[in-house]
Amino acid sequence: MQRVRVIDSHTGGEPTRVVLEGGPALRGELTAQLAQFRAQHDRFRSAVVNEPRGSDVMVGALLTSSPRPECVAGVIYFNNVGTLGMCGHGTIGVVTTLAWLGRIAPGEHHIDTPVGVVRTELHADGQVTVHNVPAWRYRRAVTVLVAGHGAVTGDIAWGGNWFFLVGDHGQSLRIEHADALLDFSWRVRQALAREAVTAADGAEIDHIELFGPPQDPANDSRNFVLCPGRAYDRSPCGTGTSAKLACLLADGKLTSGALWRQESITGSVFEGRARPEGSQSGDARCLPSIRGAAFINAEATLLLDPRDPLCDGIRAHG
Ligand code: PYC
Repeated sequence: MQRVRVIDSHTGGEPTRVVLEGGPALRGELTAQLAQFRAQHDRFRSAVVNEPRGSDVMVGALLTSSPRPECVAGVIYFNNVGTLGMCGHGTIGVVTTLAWLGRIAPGEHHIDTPVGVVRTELHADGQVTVHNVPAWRYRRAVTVLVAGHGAVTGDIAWGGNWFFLVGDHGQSLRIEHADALLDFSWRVRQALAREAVTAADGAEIDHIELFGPPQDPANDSRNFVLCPGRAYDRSPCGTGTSAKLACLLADGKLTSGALWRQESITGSVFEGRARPEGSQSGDARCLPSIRGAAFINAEATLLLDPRDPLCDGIRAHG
């Protein structure tokens, strides 16, 4: 029987399951650790986040050690279908979990991820700011033909994961329309794949982000984010908000350091700010930061029983 000690939290409605003990021991740089996790521990990934122990929405965060002395931890993020380079809501969940465990106090803490070191700030009120890896827009106004809909135009941007950001979609961004939004955004993703539209270096664009006006006038925008395994983000998505900030900055619609309040489909909010990296303008890289709060839901030990025919979890989406 394998015992896996976890702490569950949610950030703006989106769950994070931090694996503290009982997971694989990974070695080296975080890119090497990611490769080891992908090649050798996919059954573990699925067992931890998929049903019956988890759900399509669950994001796992395996705490590892980082070779960088300035980092309090390394983290490999994973979901129902694979791994994530970075995860904004997950990083807020990890920092909140480390604080819950008494491993960190309010102040600055660095977290190592496969896409770079992320500086975080744990505030006295328990909120967390994630100073994310640089974000940037790769292509502007790319049009694809979406089945059952027609032409859809969006920007391709990086915020720690790749996003296709769409403002003009004709959809109502309300939680009661979540099934229709999942169906539409999945067809957008299929259209990108069919038309061989990729991100930089041929990378797959595996997150689709739809934008509309906020419901709460205190916010700037509302979003719906399709994640790679056909689940939608209950939070405003930290990496997705970072990608949005990069586009706003590139379009001159947001000034350096100005506050952007991104509301999710559930009404939860991240506060974002971005500054151009260096003195360039246009589609150059920017440094985004995202502020939000996570809440601990559970401390648990998962039991992986080799006699259980569904021990490795149900792989509904691949
Ligand atoms: O917050 O960056 C994020 C995220 C990515 C996928 C789910 N949440």
